[in-house]
Amino acid sequence: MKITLIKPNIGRQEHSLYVDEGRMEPLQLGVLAALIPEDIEVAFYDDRMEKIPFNEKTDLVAITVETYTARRAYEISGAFRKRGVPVVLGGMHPTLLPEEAALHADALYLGDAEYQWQQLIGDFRNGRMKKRYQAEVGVAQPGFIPRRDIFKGKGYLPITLMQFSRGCRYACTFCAVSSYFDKKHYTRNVREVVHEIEAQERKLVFFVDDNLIANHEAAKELFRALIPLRIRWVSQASIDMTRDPELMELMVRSGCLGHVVGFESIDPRNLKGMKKAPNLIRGFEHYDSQIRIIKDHGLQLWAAFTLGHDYDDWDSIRATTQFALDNKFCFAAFNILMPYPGTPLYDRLQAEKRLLYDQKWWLHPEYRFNHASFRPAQMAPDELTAACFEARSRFNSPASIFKRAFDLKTNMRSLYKLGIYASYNPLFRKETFKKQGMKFGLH
Ligand code: B12
Ligand code: SF4
Repeated sequence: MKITLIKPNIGRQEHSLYVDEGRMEPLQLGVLAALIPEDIEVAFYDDRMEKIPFNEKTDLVAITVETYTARRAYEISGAFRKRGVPVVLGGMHPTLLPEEAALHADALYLGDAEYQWQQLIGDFRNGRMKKRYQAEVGVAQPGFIPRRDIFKGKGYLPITLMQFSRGCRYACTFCAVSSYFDKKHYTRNVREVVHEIEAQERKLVFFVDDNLIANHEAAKELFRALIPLRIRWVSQASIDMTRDPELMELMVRSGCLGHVVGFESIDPRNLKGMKKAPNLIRGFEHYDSQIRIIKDHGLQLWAAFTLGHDYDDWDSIRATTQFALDNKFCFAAFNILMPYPGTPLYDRLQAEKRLLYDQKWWLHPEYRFNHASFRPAQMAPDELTAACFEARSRFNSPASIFKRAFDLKTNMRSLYKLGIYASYNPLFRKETFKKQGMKFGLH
């Protein structure tokens, strides 16, 4: 028996699929592969850079689906099902919107693979696969580690993705993670994480936790255990980390290079509206002191903003860009606020009749990546799209890349940090422009 695992692309430029040059290993498929019994053959294809061999013989296809890959995932599913191959869809999008995904699958898997994926495989073998598996969400990979051999030779960035925790205790209204994990945060056994790091060769790790420091004491336990491993690592963390000096110190000693930090907005009214609690603990007026603490620890930031909140307009978006430039962030993401299904933001905009593209932008043939999918309060949708593109263009311009390098506390703190800065900024610049306006799906 053979199972084929698939990571779908987002969409196309002109008439061919976009090729992601900054692609990373899809960890969820390493988890799925590790749970497949040894006597079953496993094939894995990543639609972001390789052709899916639809005619290759296989017994079952499993596709991981996020909202922005849903359209392409349904196309791939359709192509296999047309050939008589049954398809299972799982991941965040089907879990938050099962009725839609059910139209494109033989079986739906809702929740984390750790709990019932093996049950599904057993049922399939016995000819009794159900239409829907409703699994729990919780601790990542208890007692096992993902299979990373399936990623070999596919040209991924040389960084190992790993999880210590899943979920987040905060309730930001736009965040699909908060909905998927119902505002809960689950941490793994630290010894298992150490074992997983030792079982692979790389010394650079990306903890893809939604908020690595959502539980300070658990994070400290992890950091203490990482110190002897002498790795370097990056992650995602909320800015309230700066309140805890011991946490910061252990973080740096354990090899942290930096984090994706969700600043989201520089306007406290927006922060309140989106319930971005970790940023409001000290209030917006303290972003400066918080950034100073992070810089004093030498951490390079990937500052993430969501633009298009109710108090955003051209001026505020330009001021946000200036804020990012002035702080010489290593990287920054100027994401258009997206109403992801299953979030309170989606429900509110739907109730206020502000959603565009028949309410399902992710399936609409005219929707384009990085375009506004709702009516902002202070500007027209096209203006929001243009303002975000301007922000990305300014921040990623060659002059900005040159100027931002000159931050002695972070980007120029060591040759290694400068190397990260200099190699990834041009790559992200290129990808930013390549992705802009791409259509979803291939057809
Ligand atoms: C790491 C990460 C990235 C990495 C990419 C990693 C990679 N391998 O390519 C980077 C930083 C590049 C990234 C980029 C983006 N990301 Co991202 N990312 C994540 C993050 C933090 C972790 C994903 C992960 O690896 N989790 C670990 C694995 C093991 O868990 P998992 O994916 O949850 O899968 C489990 C279950 O869902 C289930 N499962 C999943 N699939 C399947 C399939 C089957 C068949 C079965 C049985 C089970 C199953 O079992 C798995 C194991 O338990 C998630 C947050 C999250 N919690 O999902 C956001 C997230 C997926 N990203 C998101 C977004 C929006 C983006 C961007 C579009 C942002 C942007 N505007 O540019 C881009 C687009 C990426 C692209 N292709 O260009 C959103 C998606 C929202 C949604 N509803 O779809 C998320 C949920 C973040 C959020 N807070 O909302 N991302
Ligand atoms: S702090 Fe980050 S991960 Fe947590 S709910 Fe808010 S946006 Fe989501």
